[in-house]
Amino acid sequence: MSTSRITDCPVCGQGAATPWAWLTCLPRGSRGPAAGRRGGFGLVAATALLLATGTAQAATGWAVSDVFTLDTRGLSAPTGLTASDGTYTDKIRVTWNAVSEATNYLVYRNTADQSSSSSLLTATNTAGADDKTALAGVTYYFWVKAQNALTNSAFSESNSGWRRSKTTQVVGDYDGDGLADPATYDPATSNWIVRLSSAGYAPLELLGFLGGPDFVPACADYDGDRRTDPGVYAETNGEWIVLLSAFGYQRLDLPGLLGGPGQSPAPADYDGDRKAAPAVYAETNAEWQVMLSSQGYSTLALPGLLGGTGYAPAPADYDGDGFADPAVYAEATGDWIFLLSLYDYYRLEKPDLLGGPGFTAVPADYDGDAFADPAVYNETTGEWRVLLSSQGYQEFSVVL
Ligand SMILES: [Ca+2]
Ligand SMILES: [Ca+2]
Ligand SMILES: [Ca+2]
Ligand SMILES: [Ca+2]
Repeated sequence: MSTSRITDCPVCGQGAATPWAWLTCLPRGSRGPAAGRRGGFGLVAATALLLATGTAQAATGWAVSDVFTLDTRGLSAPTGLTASDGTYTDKIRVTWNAVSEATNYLVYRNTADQSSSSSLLTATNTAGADDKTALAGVTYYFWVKAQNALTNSAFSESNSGWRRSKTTQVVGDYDGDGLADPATYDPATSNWIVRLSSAGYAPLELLGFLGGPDFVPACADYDGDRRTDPGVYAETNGEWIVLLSAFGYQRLDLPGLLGGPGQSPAPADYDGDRKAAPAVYAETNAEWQVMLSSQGYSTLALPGLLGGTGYAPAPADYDGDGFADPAVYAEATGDWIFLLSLYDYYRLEKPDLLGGPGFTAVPADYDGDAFADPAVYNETTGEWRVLLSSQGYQEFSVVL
């Protein structure tokens, strides 16, 4: 028998005076703490031998059979589990601390904070996973189990997370009657659904129309004919593709025009010449970059102008002076902040004005009074909520 490997108690971590001393730290019948920490088979064999001789049994009250019910090769449940809260538009990222001796991790998910009814989401051999099947704005709870060839750990503590909606500038006045036309865009299929106000808001489906997985909508009236021009923007490389209504919807493809990773499209008529300016907004430094049509499309960079982490762009002409007003919307809280051009870009903050998790900002002039109406859309439920300026900004809700 060798006891040379036993230097510390696997339970309390203190140096053990005798080979069996660690048993006195451990409540009778417990299975967990010794598991996988120190000792392993060598410790058990040594202790079992001592128990068998009666020496250790007298000192600890343990028997050989107790020792062999200890799961000496068990795994600790992962700690430090974190699921991202609205950080990403395409996923929820789940991370945790690696567990010693684990070779694999099982990630579980539920819409309630209850591990017993959760479902296995995925398995991974690294201490992190992306949930790309999460619906926008839905709160999910996550758990992780560590795994190796012999056993699984218990569930970790839970953590909740949610996926942010994609920034979407897809609503516009496509038929030019002065009333905004609700529209949606699906990047997976490039399908668009436009509800023209002049056609009783009946859905017009445009299958495979424009865009794709890398593209988000960037619709605005770029040619100044009072009709919104369908447009898309790729964050990967700053490419813009626009179909100009004044030119028979001619396709204009502009690779590398403006923007890039971390920058969302925010085109609008900031200089009041009726032509929308291509523009982007970055959450990281609240910078707006605007290519002013009245200035030969030279780029004006405005770092720290408005917004920041958690705020999506929502520019529109809220004060009705013909100049778009920079604005941002926080999906987590429903907060809106406006810089009103008519009032020297006065900063108007409206906490919890409209929206919340799952809702994307889709401001536009839905009632045709030349004042943009704050609005949000939930792509999961199809619900639209609009504060109509002509109705004292009363909230209207409709599921389309
Ligand atoms: Ca219209
Ligand atoms: Ca146009
Ligand atoms: Ca304005
Ligand atoms: Ca309005």
